Amino acid sequence: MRVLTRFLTAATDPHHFPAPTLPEIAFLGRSNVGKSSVINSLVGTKLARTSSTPGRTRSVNFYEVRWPGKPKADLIFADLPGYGYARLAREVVQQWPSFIEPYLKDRPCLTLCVVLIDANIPPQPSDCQLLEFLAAAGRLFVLIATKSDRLSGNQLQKSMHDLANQYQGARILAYSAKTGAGREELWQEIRLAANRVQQSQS
Ligand SMILES: Nc1nc2c(ncn2[C@@H]2O[C@H](COP(=O)(O)OP(=O)(O)OP(=O)(O)O)[C@@H](O)[C@H]2O)c(=O)[nH]1
Ligand SMILES: [Mg+2]
Repeated sequence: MRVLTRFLTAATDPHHFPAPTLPEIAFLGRSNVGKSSVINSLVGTKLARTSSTPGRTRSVNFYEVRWPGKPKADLIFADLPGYGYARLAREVVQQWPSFIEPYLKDRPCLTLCVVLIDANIPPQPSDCQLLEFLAAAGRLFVLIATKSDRLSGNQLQKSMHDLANQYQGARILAYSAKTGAGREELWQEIRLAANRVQQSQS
């Protein structure tokens, strides 16, 4: 099954965000963690640009997603720039909060934050800060431990165990954009969150 997708817009200013009509799913995480790759793996095409160089995504890139058989788009995916990469140009880092914070705080249609963490490295302070920020803003989130293909079964188990200890109470899924592991589970989380919004509106 493959969804239909369309690039909407790239925004670096809240005034350029698309009208908040559909439930929106935001992809967040440190630079180079694999946000754009997870989007591509979910939709099954090279929709978002990925790169081995951190700092590829510089704007909030909005994509419409249409479920097969539906007459029109029913979801929006928002691919966000990464944080926590020191070598990014200073002005980019300084500009970051000026459009990300209002997005995360005020975007009325933001339904679910998909927060990516690298399954290969220990929990990072910047990830903890983001999760605290999201909790304070009352945002629903799911944690994705990605690049799981780089770990053996035992290593992944240990990594998931450590993450569960660090982020108690959070929903955490192992994922690989390379093999597609975790894809169905993440789609389920996304549909669940989107349906919840639609039900509360009807
Ligand atoms: N092995 C492996 N590599 C991955 C996976 N996901 C992403 N990568 C690689 O990680 C690098 C970064 O991927 P991106 O999707 O561009 O990361 P991003 O988080 O969007 O990065 P920025 O936009 O720069 O913040 C690329 O070289 C990808 O090929 C994965 O699941 N497994
Ligand atoms: Mg990206």
